[in-house]
Amino acid sequence: MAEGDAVAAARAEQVALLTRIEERLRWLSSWTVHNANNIRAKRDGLKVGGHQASCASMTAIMTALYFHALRPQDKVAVKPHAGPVLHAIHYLLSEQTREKLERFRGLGGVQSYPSRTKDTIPIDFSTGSVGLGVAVTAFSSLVQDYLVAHGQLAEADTGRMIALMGDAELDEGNIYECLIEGYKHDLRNCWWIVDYNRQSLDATTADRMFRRFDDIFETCGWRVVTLKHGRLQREAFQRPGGRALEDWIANCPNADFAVLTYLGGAAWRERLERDLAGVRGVKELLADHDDAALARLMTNLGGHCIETLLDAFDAATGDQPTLFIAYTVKGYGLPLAGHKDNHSGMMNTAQIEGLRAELGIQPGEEWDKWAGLGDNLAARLEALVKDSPIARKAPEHRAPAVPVPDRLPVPEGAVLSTQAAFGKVLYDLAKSDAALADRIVTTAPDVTQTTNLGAFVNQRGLFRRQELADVFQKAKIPSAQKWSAHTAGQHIELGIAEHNFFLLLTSLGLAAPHFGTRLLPVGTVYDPFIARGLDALNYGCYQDARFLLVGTPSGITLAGEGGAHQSINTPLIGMGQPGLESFEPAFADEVALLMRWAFDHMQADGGSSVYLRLTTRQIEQQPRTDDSWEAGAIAGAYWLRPPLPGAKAAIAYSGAVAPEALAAWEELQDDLPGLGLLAVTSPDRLHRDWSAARAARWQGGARTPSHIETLLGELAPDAGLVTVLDGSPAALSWLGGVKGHRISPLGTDRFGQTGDLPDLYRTYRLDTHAIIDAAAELFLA
Ligand SMILES: Cc1ncc(C[n+]2csc(CCOP(=O)(O)OP(=O)(O)O)c2C)c(N)n1
Ligand SMILES: [Mg+2]
Repeated sequence: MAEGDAVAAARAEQVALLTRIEERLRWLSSWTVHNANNIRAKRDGLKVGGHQASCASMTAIMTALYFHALRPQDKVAVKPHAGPVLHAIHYLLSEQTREKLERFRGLGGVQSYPSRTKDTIPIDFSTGSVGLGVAVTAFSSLVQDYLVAHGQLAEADTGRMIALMGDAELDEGNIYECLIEGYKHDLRNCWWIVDYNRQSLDATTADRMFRRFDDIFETCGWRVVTLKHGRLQREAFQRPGGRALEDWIANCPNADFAVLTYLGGAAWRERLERDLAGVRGVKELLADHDDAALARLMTNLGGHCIETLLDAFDAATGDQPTLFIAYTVKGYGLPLAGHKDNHSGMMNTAQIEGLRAELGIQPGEEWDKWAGLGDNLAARLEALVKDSPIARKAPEHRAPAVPVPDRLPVPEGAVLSTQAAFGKVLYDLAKSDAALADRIVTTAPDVTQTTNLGAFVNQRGLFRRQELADVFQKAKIPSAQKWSAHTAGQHIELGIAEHNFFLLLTSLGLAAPHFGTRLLPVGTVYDPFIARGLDALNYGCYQDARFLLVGTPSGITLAGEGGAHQSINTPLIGMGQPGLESFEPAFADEVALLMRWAFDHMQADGGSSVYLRLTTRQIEQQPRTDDSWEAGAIAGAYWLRPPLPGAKAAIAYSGAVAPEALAAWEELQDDLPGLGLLAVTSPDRLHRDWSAARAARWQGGARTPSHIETLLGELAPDAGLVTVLDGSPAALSWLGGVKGHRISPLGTDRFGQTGDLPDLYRTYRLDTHAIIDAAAELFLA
């Protein structure tokens, strides 16, 4: 046999086997959903759910990718609702258990959407909120390049960061924010594979978008590979009448194509006979296909043709970012194919039985990997699966921790803001030779200077794969910012797009498990604009990425900037966000202490990301006689002025309003002897600890009181509390519930406006008077 023939024969054999694997994935994903919804016992009357059609849409794509193109070092974000296909792949690899599949969407079972933290198979990226799982792959490519440039990863070990995405994900704005940023940073090693079934959840997608995506992506430096037709179609197009058929498909509206797909062979025939009547060759072409064959031909799109997929993946060499637009049919190979309501639609029992029979699977053999295929074929499939590169994927890294110094020096100065202190701590680190400093990566969405990252950047440089001179510096124009960019730089500058910011923090914060090197990402953003990227922040926390988020400046304390820039609800975001421990310090020594703690906590097993809410208000610093306050500051609160035992009153404050709280405390001394002043550094940690302590007690655990119970336990049972912070009063008002103390909570719950601090604090009742008034009402009435 000639060499070419042997290659062709091997390819044909590979395609034949992968076609069987595709069928298994289509079956197992369908069956997993069916079992959970129709067979497993139900207790709550709720629909379990699952997406058989969305799975079937990409089983061929995932077969060709996972069992051929994927290399062990590649990482994949899987379209959320195709999660069951990923689990079926790992079931074939013997890395997923039948028991977990049977508990799909149940407690401890396979999660509905791939989850790094909840699923037990290797998941590179969690997905669920559409669009974010796509864009994050681009940022992980950037992080990979960062590690290569910093000598932490060999070029030979770099992988492709791949997103398997639905076409409706292309409607998400964060995709385009990421495209632009990717172009600026010379993105490479990134593949996005679109399951282009032209259906979203509600509808068939707009025909007008045809070719638009090609333009958009090519403009941003991507190679676009369109897989429109499968081999059957391409061969048919060569026949007489074939050109006309090709044109007909090209011009067929998405909705018509979907309807005909659903109706099947007879409907295709009737329509083509009508539309292509009299075209030479068409009659014969149609006559050569029975209804089943005609339906197969018409739905033989690129994304369902294993051969087409293999060829396309093989041909996409080099590191240019690549968009594959793989035309598909939603629900391919299922009776749901093409129906506009198939997104959450499920096969009924008769339909799933029909599919089972079609695939030669006997009743009772539904979970058998290779049921109905015969020993010989089963053995060959088992061998193919075992030999596939994905089977050689190494477990995720457990990167060694980066040592954190025992203490970070406290910035000097009698009067300081928390934002300035933050910048100074980073700057001191940047000048030091601490190992920690080398692993810090800073980033900001175009607010580097105004959030006090500038000094760190001057010291450590901007990261760029290509050197970029600071033209202003060369021209000897005086400036505080020295923005030279080079491969050793440690600051990644982003445009103003907060989703990108949080996705980059996510990717940097996954560097340890992904690439084996721990990075300590520090990102700054104006506090109110956290809300702009909130879903991406949640996304990063959900997959346990570790970073330090600094929201600054915050609150109406940012007086002159007015209501559009003054954050109100971020203390509640900090409290409500799992995977993020939030703090609002007031003094520079607290900032240094909490940053040190954060660098540790970001690396700890069971740790998390950390959020610091800071301000530009310069306040007088507190003299300290010892470090006894420190443990409390980390736990969330400490007595800045301890109450006398059994005191009837206390003031609790957070953050920038410390001077007002202190002044009120001074003034109330005489009227309220023993008055305490509680510095609350973290309402979030206090509340979590309080909840955990109660839960532990209910579950028969230790009866240790929570930190806040201990602190407030020093007051008389009938004491009163005034709480105050520059943010939603609800962040502290719950303190009244801890011991049943009467409470008067101050804070902002209306939009801010411009003004100077005295005016604003008076108007919004954050000033000393307001605190004294609140106290008077509680204690003296
Ligand atoms: C941010 C976000 N909004 C809405 C949803 C609900 N949702 C899940 S899938 C989907 C449509 C997906 O269509 P497409 O991406 O084309 O995938 P297909 O199922 O067609 O393959 C929607 C709206 C979601 N998961 N995330
Ligand atoms: Mg779709």
